[in-house]
Amino acid sequence: MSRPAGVRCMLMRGGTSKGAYFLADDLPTEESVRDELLLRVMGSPDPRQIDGLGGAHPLTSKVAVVSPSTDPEADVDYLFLQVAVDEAEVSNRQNCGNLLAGVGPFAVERGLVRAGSSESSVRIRMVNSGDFAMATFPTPDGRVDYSGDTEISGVPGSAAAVVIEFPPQRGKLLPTGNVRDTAAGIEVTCVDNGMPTVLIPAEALKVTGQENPEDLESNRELTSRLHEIRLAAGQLMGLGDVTGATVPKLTLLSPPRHGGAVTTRTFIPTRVHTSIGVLGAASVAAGLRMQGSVAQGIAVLPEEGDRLRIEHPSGFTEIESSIDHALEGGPRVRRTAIVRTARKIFDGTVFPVPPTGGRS
Ligand code: NQM
Repeated sequence: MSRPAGVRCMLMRGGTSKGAYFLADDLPTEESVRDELLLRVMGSPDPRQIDGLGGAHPLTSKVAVVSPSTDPEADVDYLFLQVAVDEAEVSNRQNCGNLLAGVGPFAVERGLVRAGSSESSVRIRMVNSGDFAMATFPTPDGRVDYSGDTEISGVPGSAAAVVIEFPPQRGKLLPTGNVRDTAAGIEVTCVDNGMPTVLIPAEALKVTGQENPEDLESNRELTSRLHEIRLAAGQLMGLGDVTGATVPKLTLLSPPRHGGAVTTRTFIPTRVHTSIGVLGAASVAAGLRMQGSVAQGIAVLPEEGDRLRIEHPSGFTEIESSIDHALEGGPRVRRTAIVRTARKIFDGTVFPVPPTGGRS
């Protein structure tokens, strides 16, 4: 009987998410073969992902594939893959700014980038969108140090800061060309600063916007209205039929309760995020800053240039976001930056469930 084949893998927490990180060279090159392997690695489809690395939630069923970049503007390429939990689906249609936090450290650990003597900055091309990011993190003595005193909401304890800076994204900040649209009868703002997101006043859907994720997920009337809004907004945003897609995300907005700029609850798009994504927060922040968006009258904005504090179910996320308003062709993001943390959980060999046909 042949021995099961293992794959070199590092499990990392990136921001408030967790995923399996691979070198592209350690995975099959053919997409369909790679995706089928990743489903077996994560233990999908199965609501508990009991036989794989997945954590039974979209936020813990993620994969980062990293390789040296062929683009002179970047050190490494990062392809993000969302592995569905209870469906046999792997999607490259969205990006993930939380797993992005682990990409720089992973690239140093695997020797793709030489570490600096006190800190390292890694230029990352995000393959899913073609956008760029730069991650800076401590590497005392030329090794990644994950320990530190930076705390982020949604993660117990503290760790070393990973500072992520995004130059202006390439796509259209307002994918519909409008600052407000009507989707399935509700006024929304569709914005994309790295993550296609539909901003919706919570009040318009008869919720307060501070309910916990479980209550929102089990509110059938709300989820079916959101489904209609998402399908309509997907068409307006040029994404076509988004029935089976993980984008756009839907963010309910309501007034801040803890001194921040706004309260958010984000559907990603079926489960409710236990905090908020990085690029999700970048898109929300840009939407808040946009004159005439549905956030007007809800959000309390700090001065231009100051950090925005976005409240979410497990605390808040602070993000720097500034936009140029009066430009021909619409508003453009000038700069987005955020602090995350990341941690190596294990480094080794993962043994995927053998292909259907039985155990060895
Ligand atoms: O928006 C979850 C996460 C994300 C995405 C999702 C993310 C981002 O928190 O950049 O990180 O929106 O599906 O991992």
